[in-house]
Amino acid sequence: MDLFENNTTAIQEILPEVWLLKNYTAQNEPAILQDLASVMTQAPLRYMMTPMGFAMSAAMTNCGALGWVSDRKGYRYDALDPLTNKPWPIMPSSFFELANQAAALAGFDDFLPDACLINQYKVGASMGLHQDKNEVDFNQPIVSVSLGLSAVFLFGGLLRSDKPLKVPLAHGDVLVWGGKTRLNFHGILPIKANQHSKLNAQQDDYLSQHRVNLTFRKAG
Ligand code: MD3
Ligand code: FE
Repeated sequence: MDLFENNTTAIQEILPEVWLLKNYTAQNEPAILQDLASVMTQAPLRYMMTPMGFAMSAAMTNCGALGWVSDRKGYRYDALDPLTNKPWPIMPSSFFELANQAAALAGFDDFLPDACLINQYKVGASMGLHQDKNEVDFNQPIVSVSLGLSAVFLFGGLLRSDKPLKVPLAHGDVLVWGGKTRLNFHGILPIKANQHSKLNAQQDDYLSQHRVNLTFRKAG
């Protein structure tokens, strides 16, 4: 059953402890997109290295007190941007409120994210199956916001070998995870060109050629 918060937003539990809010960013999209551009100016997107020395497929940056980083030393959260040696940009209130309210709709009442990882995918970019294990408290939910090009999200199980479910994600979709599914393997299939419906090239050139995912976590 869908619960309607307003005319545009339905929250649906698509799997146990996985909630999908279709088109949830619509309510505050101009502010979110403006704040996204501001964050990317302060902390530019970059291709981080995996511990094995390979460039990641998605370009990344962060905002908030903690940012997720990867280099030859490993995966971790850091309060400083290694490119600028300055703190990551402050998490915009439009970001914080979006994540806090989406979590509340899924039943997580006091989600106070201190980290927002921004992943930018060009056509062809992907993210292999992995688990998120760098956070301190696995009882905290995760909120993920999809912008721009559509994607197929792979939602696996607790074993890498568990066959993943495919979940299509469009511009504006928000996912909330918590509880038992928090450590499930997950990934993103290679992004295809111009699959998204809510924006077109004339309306927004950047989002017609990229997928941007905002992942909100209480990391520390
Ligand atoms: C399911 N990013 O940055 S976010 C990541 O769309 C990451 O860029 C993907 O996986 C992206 O680590 C997916 C959605 C997400 C995040 C964490 C999860 C799904 C999750 C943790 C457990 C299960
Ligand atoms: Fe992940």
